[in-house]
Amino acid sequence: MFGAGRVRRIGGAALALVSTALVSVLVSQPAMAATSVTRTMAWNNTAPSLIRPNTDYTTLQTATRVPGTVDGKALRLTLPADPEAGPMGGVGFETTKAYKYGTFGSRMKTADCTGQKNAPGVITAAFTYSRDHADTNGNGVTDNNEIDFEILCSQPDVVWMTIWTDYSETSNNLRSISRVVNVRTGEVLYNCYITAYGKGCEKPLPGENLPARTTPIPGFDASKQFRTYKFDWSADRVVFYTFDNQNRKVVLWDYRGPSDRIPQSPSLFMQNVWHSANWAPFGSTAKPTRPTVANTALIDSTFLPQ
Ligand SMILES: [Ca+2]
Ligand SMILES: [Ca+2]
Repeated sequence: MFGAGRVRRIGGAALALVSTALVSVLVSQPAMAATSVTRTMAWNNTAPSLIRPNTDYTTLQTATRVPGTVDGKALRLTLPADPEAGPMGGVGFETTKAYKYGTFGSRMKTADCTGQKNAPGVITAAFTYSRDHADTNGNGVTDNNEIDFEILCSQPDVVWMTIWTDYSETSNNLRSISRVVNVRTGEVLYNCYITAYGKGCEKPLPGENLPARTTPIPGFDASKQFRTYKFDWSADRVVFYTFDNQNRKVVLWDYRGPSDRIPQSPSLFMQNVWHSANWAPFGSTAKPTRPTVANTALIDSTFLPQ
């Protein structure tokens, strides 16, 4: 389920294809408390100055009179029919500045592939990411700093979360811990730290698999409802959460494991919609198909540190 093709969507090779005009200059930011005040971008204008598209296929267009939004307006991210596989064949944006720690997230309705044949592989994601593929943490593996939410259109009750620190495409060495939760039932489907593809999970360390279950959210469907997804990133903890039908906070993952398994480098915040050719729904071995029609995610708002 975590095949190499999955990581290549983002692990260096994919985002290295971004044109040089879009390559960011990462500026060190002072450390922020995880509870720092959040800036809300409501997407009530076409292109906030903090944001730029990051693939050739992206046009940042605000839709109006969108049901379910707070302000009637949302960014429409439409993945065209028959896209190339990988994030650079998708649509997405990134911040123009980098952040180190803070609260990030989005209120969004993810791509909906209800009624499309053969479970098309379409991912909607919201994540921090650093293009500084150095070895700042000094563990001998190329750094890959990323904290992500990802949702498959064909399994919209399930949320995938991953904390990355390292990934080397050439050596197949990586460091990432993932958790997969069925948000509707509260069942934790998967919680796994890996150091190489094909090697299996490491034994979980204290604080890496909390909470054991999450509070169920009846009727949760990421592709049918606007939902808020946030994470609080700090040096020694990452807390992922959403909100239930009464707008109460529901923690999906409270990572308090070793801090060397948490990114410690300034990162951009990104959101995208893209086609994965090999990321199957959890519990399925069916190879996802290339979508034959357009798929759209709607972003009501994006949350960033101040
Ligand atoms: Ca490293
Ligand atoms: Ca909005």
